[in-house]
Amino acid sequence: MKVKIVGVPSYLGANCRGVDMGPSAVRYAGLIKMIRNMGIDVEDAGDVNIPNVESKDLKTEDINYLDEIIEICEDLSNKVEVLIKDNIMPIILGGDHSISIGSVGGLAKAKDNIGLIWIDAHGDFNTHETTCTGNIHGMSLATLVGRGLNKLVEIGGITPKVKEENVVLIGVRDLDRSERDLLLESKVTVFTMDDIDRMGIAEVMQKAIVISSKDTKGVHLSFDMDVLDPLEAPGVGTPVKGGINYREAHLALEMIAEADILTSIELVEVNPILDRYNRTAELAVDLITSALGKRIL
Ligand code: HAR
Ligand code: MN
Ligand code: MN
Ligand code: MN
Repeated sequence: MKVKIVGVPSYLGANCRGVDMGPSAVRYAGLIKMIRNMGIDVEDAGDVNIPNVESKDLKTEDINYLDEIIEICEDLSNKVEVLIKDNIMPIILGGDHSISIGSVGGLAKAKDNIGLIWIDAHGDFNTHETTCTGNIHGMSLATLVGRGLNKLVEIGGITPKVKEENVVLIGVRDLDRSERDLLLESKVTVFTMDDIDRMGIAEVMQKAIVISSKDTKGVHLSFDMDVLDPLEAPGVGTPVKGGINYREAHLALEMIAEADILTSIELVEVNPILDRYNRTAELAVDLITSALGKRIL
């Protein structure tokens, strides 16, 4: 196995500074070294270029930074497509969660049937019609299944990028009203925190692995750090209490690694400005190594 790290230091989909420093914080926490210690061939492919918006006039858009995010995601999708075609596993570091439109956009160009495991406190299932914030990181999952603004849905050229039947959302505990209605009428499988409490994370993951990999040529893992409880991962942009703990997160990722289904990994929403002693970034490194198959014995 060969892996390459791709950083996407953008906060534009969250419209809030801090997560743009996520890739740097996760690298600083020792990501490359930890992966190399596992005996895996790893290289840093650097960062996607992020357009400078600081000198832009006061924001007047309904959807925040739409054109810039399209540019970033097109660029990322091309990079991911090349890596997948070269048989390299991309590990994409955000940045806010809007970047997944580029990650999965690139994957969809390289493979025609893929599954998606989305681990997140939020649904990210708003469209331009339901969003209360105008922030694209709250619309990324909807976009990937072909819902919402044409300009977003068409990024990378493939629509939808994933079939709803192969999408599993895990750890959810904060949905907007109409986002919830949309999710309910969709074919996306949702495991809320309540489901995790009742079934246990192991059973949830067993089901998630089956659903995401059924008739697919691989699965993309999109891991939003805010799924963790804020007591354990304080350095995220939009913390929501009542999240999964360290051990549940590890077990979830270990089970995915064991199932050997992953084509690509993305980890988003690390915000070092809100963190304490870079601990959320260090946790991110641990979790990535679990997803890559790190074992005790
Ligand atoms: N639902 C809200 C919105 O649409 C908040 C979205 C989320 N924040 C995230 N995404 N970190 O997972 O803006
Ligand atoms: Mn998210
Ligand atoms: Mn989230
Ligand atoms: Mn374990």
